[in-house]
Amino acid sequence: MPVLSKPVEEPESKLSLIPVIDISDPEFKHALVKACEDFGFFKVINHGVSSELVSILEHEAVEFFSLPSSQKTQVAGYPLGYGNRTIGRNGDVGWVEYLLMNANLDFGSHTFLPGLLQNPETFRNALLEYTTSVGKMTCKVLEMISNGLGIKPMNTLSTLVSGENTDSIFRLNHYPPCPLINKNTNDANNVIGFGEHTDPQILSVLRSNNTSGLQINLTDGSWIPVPSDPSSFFFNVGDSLQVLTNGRFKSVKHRVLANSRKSRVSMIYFAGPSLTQRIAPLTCLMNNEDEGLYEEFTWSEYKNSAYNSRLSDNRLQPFEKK
Ligand code: GA4
Repeated sequence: MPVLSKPVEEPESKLSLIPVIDISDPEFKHALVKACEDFGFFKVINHGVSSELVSILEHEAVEFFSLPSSQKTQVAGYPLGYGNRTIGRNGDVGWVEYLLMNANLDFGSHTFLPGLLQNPETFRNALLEYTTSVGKMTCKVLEMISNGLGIKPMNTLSTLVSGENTDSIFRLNHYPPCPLINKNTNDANNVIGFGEHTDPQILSVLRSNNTSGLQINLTDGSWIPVPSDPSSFFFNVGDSLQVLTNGRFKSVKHRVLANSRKSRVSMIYFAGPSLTQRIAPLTCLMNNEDEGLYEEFTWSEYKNSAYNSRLSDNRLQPFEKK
């Protein structure tokens, strides 16, 4: 009988570190603020997003990714569209294929999709409903954050990501099983699905199927795996929210490792502001003696700079005050 090496178990203490926020209970606002300060990452439960809707969209995503490569590449594009193995345009690669879309679902810009899918209307409707529902949940989380931080009015943060002109993005990722990994140990250390990075936007909202792979970086530099939970949503603080809170909240570094046996399918909603939105530390969060750590920028300026960077770069550095 072959000898199987024992998979390395993460210590229980580290796995249970990930903060869980019940957004149906306003009392969680303090735990939410602490999660954003300590980790820049948290899991949301009791969110009210329909599990049926999530399943429909996941089914549609699986259907899209199972199309022959020759069809998927018909909708290849940058910065939006289909991509395989290459991430961004500055030389980053990963064991992943993906579809990037504008979340404001002006379907005009997605005319490429209908021709490829069996049920384009089902996909379109599910996507619309999903982004609307996840967008509302994101606003609720931002209002809880405002309450927890004492920011008035309560919609100061949520208005940044609501309305017609916001530049929010929706991403479907498919991490196929990776044959390069030793099946016995599932040692994926050197096969990266999606390399370490922070997200440029305000908040990112991730939902995945039951395959693990996501890891977050703690302030001590260690990586901890995030156990998958298809019924919850995982949020991470983006660079823009780090700036708005003058560094009090951390834009968390995260990555995805490939898996030898199972496909991972994730969907991420990146809540971004409008292109002309100015981003700077909120004065109401600063005391008289506090200095703003960042120069003011517009989202469009930040986005241009971010899209010219490599995945693992510190994208905020050029905007730090000297
Ligand atoms: C990271 C967050 C989102 O997935 C994304 C990514 C974007 C892309 O895949 O095209 C970027 C990356 C992300 C940041 C740096 C640049 C741009 C790849 C890359 C190397 C859609 C986004 O907005 O920024």
